[in-house]
Amino acid sequence: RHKFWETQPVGQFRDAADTSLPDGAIEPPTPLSEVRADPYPLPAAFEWLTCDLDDDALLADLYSLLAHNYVEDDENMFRFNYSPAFLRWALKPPSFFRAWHIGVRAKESKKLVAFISGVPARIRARDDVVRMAEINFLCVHKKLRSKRLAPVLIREVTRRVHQENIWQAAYTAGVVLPTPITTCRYWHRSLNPKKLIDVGFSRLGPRMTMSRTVRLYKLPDAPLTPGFRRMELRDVAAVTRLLRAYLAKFVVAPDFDEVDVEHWLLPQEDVVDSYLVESPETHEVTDFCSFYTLPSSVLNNATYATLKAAYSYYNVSTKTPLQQLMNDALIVAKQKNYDVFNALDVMENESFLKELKFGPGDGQLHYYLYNYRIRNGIKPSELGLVLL
Ligand code: YNC
Ligand code: MG
Repeated sequence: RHKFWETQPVGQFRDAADTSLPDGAIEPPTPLSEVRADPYPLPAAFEWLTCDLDDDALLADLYSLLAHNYVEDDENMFRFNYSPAFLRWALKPPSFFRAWHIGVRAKESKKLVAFISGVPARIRARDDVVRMAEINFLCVHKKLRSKRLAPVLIREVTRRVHQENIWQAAYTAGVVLPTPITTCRYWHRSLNPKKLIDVGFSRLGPRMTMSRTVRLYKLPDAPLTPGFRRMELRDVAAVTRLLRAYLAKFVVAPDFDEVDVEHWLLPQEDVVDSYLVESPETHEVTDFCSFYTLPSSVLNNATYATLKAAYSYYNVSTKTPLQQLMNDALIVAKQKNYDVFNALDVMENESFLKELKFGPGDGQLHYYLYNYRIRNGIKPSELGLVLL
């Protein structure tokens, strides 16, 4: 049973068989004057803190809360280690709301003990472009778990999103809640197989030696596609056109304009990287690929403290076959010393995963919409949205 989630306007498990319910908003917006004016109450020892991520000291506190208390794998061997620069990028897109960067701190020590965030986005579901909040970085300090703080954080971010006259949200989680619109799997492509095996991320295959494994995953030293180069500011318009045309194919996808593309896809060192193919003859931009940088801390290993992981972001192929494009993405990630390249089975990713020697991970990523129903859900290949 879900004592909290049963009270929320989300697809309820009990309604799964009801085909009469229409797609779209589950409940209508309420007048802004009826949105609760005051923050929800916290236990007496704690207070709300609207976070200023331009404040380096605060950003360092958030980084540290997440580095020690955020998402771990099922076996508690690795924990996400989002960098401060990444957090600033993820949380300060065009027209972000500072009020949606919500901390909880201990009144006495002023220590940051919990966090939740939203950023504004336009997300299209079928032919409906909806203003939404993308909710991420929900975290409660390990010592404060199972005390029902998470529902208070979720209610408070919901209240602050409603204050901006926004009534829908998108989020992902590793846990099953009512009700996923789709369930995706991560696939992993070894770039540095020896280290991945040493830290327990992967295992030597049956009848494989280390040297055979290293050979199996070896990549060329430089990208193979003529005209493959890093994206620059001057490419924003061309990339936006490519991406908009491509994302139109999916049932749920972001509605990116040039301002969004400049923020979300223009390369930033060790945060996000984008490459494109510019035709050597016509100088037309025909293909595009991108990944973001999210290291994981290696817990309890004497040799290695972190794994450097690249995560496939948005990729568009119109001329270079997608598999060839992604092979070049693997090559540049290897050149830049990433240990592993991860990709979800969203969009057309299935078409290259096996061929490029990605292996399926354990653990699933469930995608959710708040106050928006999509009857029967969608397939991962119908999803054109990657959250960070
Ligand atoms: C989760 N990940 O089911 P019920 S993902 C949502 N997302 O409620 P307590 C979650 N709900 O089932 P704890 C959730 N995890 O009784 C748990 N819940 O109805 C629900 N982990 O609360 C859970 N970060 O405070 C239950 O649990 C209730 O102390 C229990 O805290 C949970 O960012 C958590 O995985 C996750 O830090 C904070 O375990 C804690 O365990 C933790 O007793 C490690 O809570 C880090 C971690 C989650 C990453 C993410 C997306 C979050 C989406 C939140 C929902 C947004 C809704 C839309 C709002 C805007 C709407 C508009 C308009
Ligand atoms: Mg709690």
